Amino acid sequence: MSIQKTLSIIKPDATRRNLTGNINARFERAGLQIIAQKRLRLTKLQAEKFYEVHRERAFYDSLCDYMFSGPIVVQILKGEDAVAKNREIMGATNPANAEIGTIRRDFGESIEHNSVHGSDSQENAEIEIRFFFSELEIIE
Ligand code: IDP
Ligand code: MG
Repeated sequence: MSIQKTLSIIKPDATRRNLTGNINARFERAGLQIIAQKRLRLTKLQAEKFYEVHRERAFYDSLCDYMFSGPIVVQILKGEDAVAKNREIMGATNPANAEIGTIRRDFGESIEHNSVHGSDSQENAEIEIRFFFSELEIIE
């Protein structure tokens, strides 16, 4: 167990339905602290860069188009085992397979429009945090 930071994104399907506060209440209730946060709209190029690791996947183009289709909220969550805890609160990638009470089960619209992103390892969390935030924007 250790104190970690992880990158969280509230995706366009969730900002469109005004779910930002509702989703963040779940993170805070679980003891994760939001130590950096901003609302923005990605360009197509930025979405492609962020999801670069999925470039070879069949859903890559559609995923990138979706991620720049509307505003997102990017944020850093900090707390005990934040990477795994965030993934647990989010639930499985496909909302249909996610546990009851998880964000994706409760709010996700489809496997693509699944409301939230969360880093999958500490190493990727560091890379993803650096992609969106400068040191000045992270207030611990
Ligand atoms: P994760 O978000 O649970 O880590 P990844 O496999 O890293 O899942 O996929 C990244 C994102 O790509 C997912 O959150 C989802 O929005 C989208 N995605 C994943 N698998 C599919 C698919 O089979 N069809 C369409 N979109 C997908
Ligand atoms: Mg992933």
